[in-house]
Amino acid sequence: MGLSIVVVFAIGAIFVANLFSSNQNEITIQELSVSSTDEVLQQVHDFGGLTLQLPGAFAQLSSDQAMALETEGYRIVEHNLVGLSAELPIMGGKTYKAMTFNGQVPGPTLRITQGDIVKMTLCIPDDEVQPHSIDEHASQLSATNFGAVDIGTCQTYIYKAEYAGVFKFHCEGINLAAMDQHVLSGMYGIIIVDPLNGYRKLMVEKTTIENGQVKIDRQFHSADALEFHLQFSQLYLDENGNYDQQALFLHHASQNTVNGLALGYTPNEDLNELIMGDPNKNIFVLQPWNSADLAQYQGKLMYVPTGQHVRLFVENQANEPLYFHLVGEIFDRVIQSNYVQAKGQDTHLIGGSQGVIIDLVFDEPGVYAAVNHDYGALFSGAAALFVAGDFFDLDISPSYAEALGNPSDAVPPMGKNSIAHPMINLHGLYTDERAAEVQEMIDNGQWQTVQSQD
Ligand SMILES: [Cu+2]
Repeated sequence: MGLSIVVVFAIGAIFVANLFSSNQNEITIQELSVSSTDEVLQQVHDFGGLTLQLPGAFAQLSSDQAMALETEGYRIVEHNLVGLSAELPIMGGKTYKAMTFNGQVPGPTLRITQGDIVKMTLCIPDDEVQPHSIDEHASQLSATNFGAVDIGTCQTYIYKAEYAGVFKFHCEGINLAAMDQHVLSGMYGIIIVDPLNGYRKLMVEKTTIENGQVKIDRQFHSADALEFHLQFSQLYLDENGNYDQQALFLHHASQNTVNGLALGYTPNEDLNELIMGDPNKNIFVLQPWNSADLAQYQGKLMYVPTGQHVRLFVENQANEPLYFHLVGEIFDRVIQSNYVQAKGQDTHLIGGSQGVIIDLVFDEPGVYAAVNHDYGALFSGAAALFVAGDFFDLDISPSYAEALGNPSDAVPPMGKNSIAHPMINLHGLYTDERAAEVQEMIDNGQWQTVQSQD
């Protein structure tokens, strides 16, 4: 490895030297000798290599500093994570070697308010097969100096969340080694930092006729909204469900996922029965998670009333761009941090590790697909279905959201201006143990209030 880096350095230096010397009377760069390349590499090595070691450059708080801030009136919020490897299902009836936070993909969402002090603790159990680490993008410090957390130990770091928005967190592998594998095998999640003063009311522009003239009709919705979170990612696997780094380097995703599952928000056999009168007659062309035997993995739809302010927290956890689009709707507002990025937009480009907040009102009853408008991604799993209003004409009163419930893995914890979901179903890429814990929280009515605190 060291030798190949030296060769690359040397070739690069010769290339640069040739490039400039051919430019007659201009700058000349002396060709680097292999011995001086060695010196450069030695300096990199002495500096600590790729593992950054700049203890003065990180805004980490000590316990004493955090307690002092708490005394001044800041709130301390815990984010307790556990690194766990697990075998979990993928579309197609197979399994893959997943790596998780707390036995679920994505990891538990933390919901806080701007100015909160986050006390993040990562533990690796005695029976876990490998160390893990953490990088929380809501902080303004790299956790690289925090390093890998060894098996059978815990580490904590504390920071103040100064900016509002949606922020990724992810494993950094074992001191950066295999970070790609750990993240793309499931070790990611989001932290939602609500603006200190809450969200702003939503203005939706329509047109209307007044005295025979077309006029703008501005409609205002309260900041309070029914909320969902959607995290798009990709799996890079060989046929045995092992991580395939070569596939990643070639950008050949095996499947695309939303909240860990490819096409997980699709109808199931219960809905086939309800709507078609036959459990085996699919109402949607692709229903990979039909059966109730699949327990927490059975397909579920997301339900919203029409005319309701809906807030989506969307994060691109993947390695490819996310062309976020909701088939049949237009985003009324797109926010990053606490700043409006767009209004009246059909598709919003979300780069890798970026998050956005999307506000919209579903105007008409219908089935709407939230997709990555990259066709390769869409047809390999990056689609999640919303049903607005009484689209299936089932005359269910007062709403599907109340009668049929929404999937637990799409429901974020309560925050500023959240409307509680009237009913929640168990659904998600959870280990059986985690599914039992989630079910208990749902049964106790705690899912929206404590999911990130366990
Ligand atoms: Cu890890």
